[in-house]
Amino acid sequence: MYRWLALLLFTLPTYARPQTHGVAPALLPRYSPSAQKTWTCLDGSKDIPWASVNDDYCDCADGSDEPGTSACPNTSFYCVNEGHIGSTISSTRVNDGLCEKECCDGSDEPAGVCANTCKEVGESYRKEYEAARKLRKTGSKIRSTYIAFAQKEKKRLEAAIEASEKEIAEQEKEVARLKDIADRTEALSAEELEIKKQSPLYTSLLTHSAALKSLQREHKKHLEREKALGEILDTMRSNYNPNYQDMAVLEAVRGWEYHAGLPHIGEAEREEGVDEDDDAAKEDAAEEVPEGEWTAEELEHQLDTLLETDYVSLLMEHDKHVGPAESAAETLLYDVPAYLPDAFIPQYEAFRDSLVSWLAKLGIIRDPASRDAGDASKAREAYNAADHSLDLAKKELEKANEELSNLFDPTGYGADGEWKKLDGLCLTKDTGDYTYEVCLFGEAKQKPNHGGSTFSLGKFTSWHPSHDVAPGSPEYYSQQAYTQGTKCWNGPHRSVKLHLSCGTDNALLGIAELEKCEYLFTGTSPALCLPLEDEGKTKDEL
Ligand code: MAN
Repeated sequence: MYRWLALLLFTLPTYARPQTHGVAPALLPRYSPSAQKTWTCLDGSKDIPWASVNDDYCDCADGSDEPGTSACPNTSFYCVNEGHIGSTISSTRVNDGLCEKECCDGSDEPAGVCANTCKEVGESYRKEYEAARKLRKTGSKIRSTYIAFAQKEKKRLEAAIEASEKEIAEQEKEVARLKDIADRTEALSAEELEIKKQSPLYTSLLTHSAALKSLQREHKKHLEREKALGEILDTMRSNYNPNYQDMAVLEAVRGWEYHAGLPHIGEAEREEGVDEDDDAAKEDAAEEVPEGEWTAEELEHQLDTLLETDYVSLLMEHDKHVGPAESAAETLLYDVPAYLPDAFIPQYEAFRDSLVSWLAKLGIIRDPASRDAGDASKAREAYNAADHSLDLAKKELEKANEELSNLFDPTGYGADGEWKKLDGLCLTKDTGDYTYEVCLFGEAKQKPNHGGSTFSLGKFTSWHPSHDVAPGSPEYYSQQAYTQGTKCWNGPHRSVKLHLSCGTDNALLGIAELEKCEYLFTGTSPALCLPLEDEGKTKDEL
């Protein structure tokens, strides 16, 4: 029945079509007849009469003579779609009785078969296009704030790295210094240390330290006493009765006011109660400290640290500056290589070591390997503590360097760092039975709404898992994979594919479990809204 209708319409001469029917605009200039009304196939293989173009019979090997029919295999057909956008389809779909969606002008079928809907299709397309443009414009503005965030983050990390490198260099020097002290302290025999400890400088230092400690103790006692006395005098100052004309009390009050830098208290003030500005009084009382001496505040806060000084380590360090004090017998022994030709030194050292070890075994000298643990441990502890904090600082630096290199890594936070701001952002979607959650670059979860256990649906593994999609391309950022979640009973580990598109909000829109324990999340993010190509251009340029 339909065939008959098509045949009938074919035979109707009503809507005559141009001979270039189906030719794409780029090829139109090549479809014109010669003066002799002939035409050359596009591949140049043959000249045919112009009338044979689009006569529903395939003449050219490349099929170029039938752009508007389905007579030649493997060719394409172009529908103009006036009022909308032109489109190309395979010629096999021409004149097949079906109105192709791509050809809203109906030109793929004989005239009159398909209605021309291009006006409506074009209008709704333009509406949607405009809405999408608007969305992209708003979204890309948000995206640019994400990029600015990454730039700021970059500066912060660079500054932190620079500071940390400087600090590490300083710490390394300090560790080397402490190691040297620890090594030398440990290498030193107890006997030698005793000799060193007899140094007048060291003994005087210990005496100074003991004296300082005693002074500190007495000072504290006096401070407490002064405070108590001050409180007594303060009470007397505000409560005494001037009507009794007690000169002793008055003198004591005036004396205290002068001493404590307090203003002269009058009748009215006494009644209201004393409320002087404490700080102002203290400031008045503050005295100038001679250069090099400590202020009261320094005394209060730094004296304890000074008194904790490891004097043995200091003694070792002092040695470095003034040259080691030498213990007679061993020094002579160990200095021998200085008098030997180089070639004899190895034999000498072997001999010396075994002699020393024998003498030690026989109890004649102290084993140089034996340490005075008490003296050495403080120095070793100081070195270990410094070395540990150096290790921590190095780890911090490593972390900061890694963060910096991830920041603009296309396989990480994007070439512009646009995803950094969203690192760890959790999006949720309630589907009734479950609330699904994905924390970007972290973990996806399935939380039951009516009791039961939460399942991990996997951790972030990569952007677009397909190898065909180039890292850094817009398509690459349209998918994230979360894998190795809780194992499914009799099935795979749970996993999620998160499909993202441009939107003004970071949101999860849909959840589907396509296969058992394989979930598809769909969502939007402004990070995917690339700026419009024409943005930044003036109206005249467009
Ligand atoms: C739970 C949920 C479901 C899943 C089954 C598989 O009920 O994680 O999504 O399909 O386990 O046993």
